[in-house]
Amino acid sequence: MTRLLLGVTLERICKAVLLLCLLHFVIIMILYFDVYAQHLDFFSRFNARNASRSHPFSNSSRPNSTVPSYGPASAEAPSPSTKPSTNQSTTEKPLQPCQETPPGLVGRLLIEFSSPMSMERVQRENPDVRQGGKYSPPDCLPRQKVAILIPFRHREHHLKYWLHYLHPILRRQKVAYGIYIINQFGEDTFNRAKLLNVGFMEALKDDEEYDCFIFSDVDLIPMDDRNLYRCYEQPRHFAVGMDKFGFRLPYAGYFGGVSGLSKSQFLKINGFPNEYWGWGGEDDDIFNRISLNGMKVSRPDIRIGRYRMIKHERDKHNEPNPQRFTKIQNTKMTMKRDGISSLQYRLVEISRQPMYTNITVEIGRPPPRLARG
Ligand code: BGN
Repeated sequence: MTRLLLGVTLERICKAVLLLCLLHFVIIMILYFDVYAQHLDFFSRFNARNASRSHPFSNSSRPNSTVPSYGPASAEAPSPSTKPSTNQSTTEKPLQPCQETPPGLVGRLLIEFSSPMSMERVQRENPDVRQGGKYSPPDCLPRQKVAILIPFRHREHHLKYWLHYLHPILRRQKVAYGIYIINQFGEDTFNRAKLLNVGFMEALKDDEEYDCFIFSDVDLIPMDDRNLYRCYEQPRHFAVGMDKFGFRLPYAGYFGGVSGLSKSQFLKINGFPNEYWGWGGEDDDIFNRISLNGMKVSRPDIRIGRYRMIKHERDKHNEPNPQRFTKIQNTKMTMKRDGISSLQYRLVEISRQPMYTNITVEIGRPPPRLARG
C-alpha cells in the first residue's frame, strides 16, 4: 500500500517537473523570439540583400544594418523641400533631388549595447562624415537640412553608441545633417528644454540653411531606418514605441525622447520653455504649445517608430521637478514670455570633433525657491 502511494506520488512529482520544464522551454522560446525575431526573418533578409546589391550606396555590411525587414514605410509624406543645398561638389551631371523614400533603407535593425564601442571605431566606419559631424548625400540633392540636437552631460559612453548607430542610418536616409551636442556646463540642475533652445540658436549661427531641427536624447536609438529623421507638415514625434514602455506610447500626449520641428514650427511656438529645471514635464509643455498654436503632432507607424534605450542609472542633478505638475497647467500663459524670445545663456566653448560639434554652455540655475539642498 505504502509502495503504491509512493509510486503515485513519484509519478505526480515527475509530471510536475516535466510540466515545469515545458513551461520554462516555452518562455525561453518566446524571449528568444522577441530578441532575435529579425534574425528569423529570412525572406526580408534575402530581399534586402538583393536590393542592396543593386544599390551602390547601400551599406548592409555595417553592424547596424544587417537585419532588414519588409512592409510599407510610413505612409505620411515628409514636408516638401524648402531649399536644396547649393554647396554640392561639382559633378558632370547636375544632381537630382533625393527621392522621397530613400532607396537604400533596410528596415528593422538589430540594436545592442553589449559589444564595446570606441570613438575611433565610429570614425573608422564613417569616413565620409565631415568635421563637426556634418554630412550631405553625394548622389542627390537633399530635400532638407537637418540639425540634430542632443542635450548632454556626462554621457560619453552613450554618445559613442548613438553616433555608431545613427550616422549610418542618417546616411541611408539621404539627409543633409549636422550633429550638435549641447553640453550643460557645471553641476547645477539639468535643463533639457533650455539646452535645446540653445542648440537651435547655435546651429543656425553655424549654418543658417538649417530648416529642420530634431531633438534627441542621447540614449535613444531607432530600431528601424524607415523612421525618417526629417521634418513634416506637422511637428513630429519619432519615439513612439520605446522598449521601456513595452514598445507602446505611454500616453496620447507623449512628446518625449525624440521629436522634430521645422524652423517655422519651432518659432511659431516660441521655442521650448526655459523654466523646467530637473526631470519631467518639459515635453508635455512642448506638446501643449503645439496644440495651443493650432498644430497637431504627427507620428510614424508604431511598428516603425520603435526605439531601444541604453540602460542607465538616474542622473545626478536631474531629480524629478516638483513644479512640473502646476507648470504644465499654465503653458497658455507662460509660452508667450518664456521661450526662444527670452533665452539667455553664456557660451563656454564650441569644439568641432570629427563625428559631432560640441557646444558647452552655461545656462544658469533654477531660481532660489526651486533650488534644492
Ligand atoms: C511623464 C512626464 C514626462 C515624461 C514621461 C515619460 C510629467 C509632468 C507631470 C504629469 N511628465 O509623466 O516628462 O517624458 O512621463 O517618462 O512628469
